[in-house]
This record gives sequence, structure tokens and C-alpha cells, in this order.
Amino acid sequence: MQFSKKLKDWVQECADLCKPDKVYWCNGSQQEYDMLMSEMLNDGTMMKLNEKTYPNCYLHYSNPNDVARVEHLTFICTKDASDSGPTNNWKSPEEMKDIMKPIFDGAMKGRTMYVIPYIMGPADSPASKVGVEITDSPYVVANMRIMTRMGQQALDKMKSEYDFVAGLHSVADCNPERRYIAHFPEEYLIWSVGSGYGGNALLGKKCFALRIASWLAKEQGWMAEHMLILGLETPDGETTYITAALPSACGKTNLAMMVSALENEGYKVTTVGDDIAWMYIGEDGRLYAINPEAGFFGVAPGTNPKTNPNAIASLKENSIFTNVARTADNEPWWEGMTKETPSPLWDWKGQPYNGEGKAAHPNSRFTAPASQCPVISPQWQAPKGVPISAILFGGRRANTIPLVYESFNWQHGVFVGATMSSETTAAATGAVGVVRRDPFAMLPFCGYNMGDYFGHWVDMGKKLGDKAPKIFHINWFRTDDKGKFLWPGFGDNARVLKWVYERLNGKAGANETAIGYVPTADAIDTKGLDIKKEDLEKVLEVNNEEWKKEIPAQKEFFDKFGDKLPKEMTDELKSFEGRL
Ligand code: OXD
Ligand code: MN
Repeated sequence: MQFSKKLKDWVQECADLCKPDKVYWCNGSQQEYDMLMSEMLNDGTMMKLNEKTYPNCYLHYSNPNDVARVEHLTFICTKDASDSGPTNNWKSPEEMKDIMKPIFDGAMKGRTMYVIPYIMGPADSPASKVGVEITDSPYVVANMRIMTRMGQQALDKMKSEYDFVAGLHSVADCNPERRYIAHFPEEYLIWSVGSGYGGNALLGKKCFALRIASWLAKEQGWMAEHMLILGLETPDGETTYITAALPSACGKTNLAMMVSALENEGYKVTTVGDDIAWMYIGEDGRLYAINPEAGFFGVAPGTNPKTNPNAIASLKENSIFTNVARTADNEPWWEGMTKETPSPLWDWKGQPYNGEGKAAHPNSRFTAPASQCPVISPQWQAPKGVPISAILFGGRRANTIPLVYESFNWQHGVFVGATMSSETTAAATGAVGVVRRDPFAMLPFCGYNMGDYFGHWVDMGKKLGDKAPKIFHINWFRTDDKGKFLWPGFGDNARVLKWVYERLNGKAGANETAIGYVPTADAIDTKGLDIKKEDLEKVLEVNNEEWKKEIPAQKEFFDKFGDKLPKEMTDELKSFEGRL
């Protein structure tokens, strides 16, 4: 192995601080994975699941105080506070390091320090990037092996001394009072302490591929987005690639690998990625996307053979389950997996389940290799990525927002992304079901001032010109007065994708409204769908009075950015008010 000097020095520095008993360099082999698993089986960190029905699958219970991302403890530590911006927590790099150093000091005593070199993106893609995570958690190592390309291939890819994003992680004493997820984008550095939860601890994912990468992307003229990437195969034999940004736990994994209700008509979905897209302008001037990840870290509850058969197939072997329940047959179980709750059952804390509360934690997860997805796209590891024709923004909103609409143009689309809102979910700690602004589904993930981020989006549109993807907004979650969903969702969402595809090709009908182009009721293919006419009309309805109520919250949100808010966004807000 050839280790660059920067890497060697940094590993030594971390070892001096954390004082592990030993340092182990991960090579990413199956043998290494098996060795770590057997150690974790021995110390109770992992349980082996049924080898017949779930071969090579394991279950982990986390500390009950450590089950989700902690947005209030996540910091963007730039020298200048205004570079972090009003939507991020900020401390200066010095202050943050002064707080965290004593927690890291000696935190790995009695433990092994694992050094994980990894690649985000296909190994041979020029758009991929290398990271190195140091951790004291073998659970993290095992998950990173599924979620990234890890080991020697990453060391091989490190071209120059400085060519990696460094991440130091320790579970330490897993104390919420001593838990921080800190990013130092100016140093391409991440420090995370006190949590073993995926989004806080698998540093390649949210910390690198979104927060640090969004900073790099702004500097270098590309985009790092909280988006799934799917291929829509159409009857003409072509594939149209679409990305979609939805907040955490709003169905990105389901949409990315849906079994289309229109498969008989020739509309089929293939998966490129389910959570993150890195996008850049290709030689032909179009926007291309790669999936930086190699696995799915999906929300388990609600996943079943009906809602997402491809996820169920993906997680049947070589997968890790976190905080799900366990049956007497040693199989994983979660709410919504089967109609009947099995009995006996052990809950996510390992206790016999007595029917009170949830058996699986609402944010319980499966970590599964993307290659196991039956509809993984043949292009999912294409070094160049896939050309993107449409971008969808979405949220979870019970009212106001129709099933789908198309923005008037790129700049208006950026405004649609910048004013996104959604009800909060269990993916982060805090209240669930509260409407909050979540621009581009990036509120918790943007590694710099979001005002500048909006400006970066505007600039990218200028560079793309008429090759820019078209921008749409979707909302599967609109309900009637009684709270019942108006739209069936899941595989039937292919009907919306078909409309999007037809809009791209100038074929589908739409009404021009104050918010954008909304499908006429007959433009949505409802063949074989049992939906009442009035429900379809309701789910497509644009009520200007309801939209007027959105304006104060949008204004208040924009006001936070002061002179960092691009003029284009103020203009769009004014025009929107005018149209209403
Ligand atoms: C995730 C999240 O885990 O967004 O993908 O929280
Ligand atoms: Mn996510």
C-alpha cells in the first residue's frame, strides 16, 4: 500500500489524540468483513439473522438515545459565520475543535481505530472523490463497506497528497451531551463524535457527499444534491433520466425503484441511486449525474412486497438491519412489512413486544448493496454518469400543493426548489409532522450559506442554457378533508412520470396556473386506476387563496438571507405574488 504523507500524518495525529489500542487499515475484503462481523457477534454488537431466509444478514440495536440525525448538534464551521449562513449551526473552527478535542482525547482507549479509505462514486469515474474515515466503530466499517467502494481501490485513486476528504469519528461514550457532527469545509475535514447513527457516523454519506461536496461543488462548478436518480424506460425503447429531491423519509427509495403501474404500456423504472446525486456539465453541455453511493441506507417501516418489492429483494442477503424488530424465526420485521404483527416478537430494544408502541423504531434502517436491486440500471456505475432531462422537487404536504406541476423555466424552477416545504419525519430527532421550509430537501445538508446555494443554482442554469433539465414539483401526500390520501402513490406514481416524460416531449396537456403548468385531468393516464373523478380533480387543484397563505412563510424564510439572497429569487417571489 502506498500512503501519501498527508494521510499518514493525519492518521498519526488522530491516533495521538484518541489513543486507541491499535490501528487497523481496512482493505474492504470479504474476509475482513467476516472477521469484523464475528467480533461483533461475540461482543453482542450484532446478531445473526436467519441464514436460510436472510443469508449473511445481521441485526444491530443502537443505543436508544442514538437513532436519528441530530440537526441541532450539526455544525458548519467556516472561518466567517456568513459562509455557513442562517440555516446552519455555526461555530468557528477553533472554538469547535476546542469543544471536541477533549471528547476525542483518549476516546478510543481499549478499542481499535479503523482507517477506512473509500471512494464516493464509481472507481473509474472522473466525477468520483476519495475520502478517508477514521472510526472506532466496527459497525460503521461494515456499513461503509456496503455504502461505498472501500479499501485498496480508494488508495489507488488518491492521486495527490491532498486529494481526500478526511473524517474522524468516534462513538466515544455515546452521550447526547457530548455529541457533535462538525464540518470544516475549508479544510475538507469532518469530525463526528458521540453517535453511531448512519447519518451522523457513516461520514461518506451526508457529511461528505452532501455537506462537504456541496461546498466543493460551488467552488468547482458542479452540484451535490439530496436526490434520487432514476431511468424511465419508455415505449420507444429509450431511457430518460430523472432526478428527484425529497426530504428524508418521504419515499425517495420507493420512487427510485418503483414497479411501474404502466409497465404493460412500456414505462419501466430503473434505479441509478436512491439518495444522493452529484451532477456536472458534460462535454455536450448537458447535465450528467452519478450516484456517489454503492448501497441503500433505507427506511425500513412501510417497506413491503407491495410498496417496494425491489427494496425487499435488495435486502434479502448481505444486508445489515438497524433497530428493526425480530421474529421467533430470527427474521427482521417492521411495521407495515406484513398485515399481521407476528407473535412472539422482540422490539428494537431487544425486549419481548407486548403490542404497545412500535416494535421497530420509525427510523429503523436496512443497509443493502445497490448491486442487489433487481432493477438497478445498467448505467448505474457508468463513469460518465447519466444525462438528466428532468428534476423533480417534492415534499410531504397534506394540502395546497398539487400532485405535480411544471415550472415555467429554470429560474422559476429554482424558486420552486428554494420555497419547498415539507412535514418533518423521524429521520431527524425532534417533532414529527410539522411543516417546515426545506429548500431543495437540502436544509440539513447544505454545507454553506443557502443564499449562495440558491445563487449557484441560478448560475448553473445560465451555464446550461437551453440544455438545462426541466424542473417539476411533485406531492404524493395530499389528503381529503378526512385525512385520507387522494392519490394511491407507489407504482401509480409512474403515471406522473409519464406526464413528465410527455411534457419533455411537448405531448401532454397542461393548464397554466399561478404556480406553473398543472396537468389537465385527462392528461394523467388513469387506465386501470380506481380513482374518483373528484379526487383526481382535488389532487390537481390549485387554490390561489391557499397559496396566498404560503407567501408570508416564504418571505420570512427569504428574509433570513439578507443580501445573500439572489435578486432572481426576490424577482420570482414578486412575480408569483403578482400571478396570485
Ligand atoms: C437519509 C436521510 O438517511 O436523509 O438518507 O436522513
Ligand atoms: Mn437522505
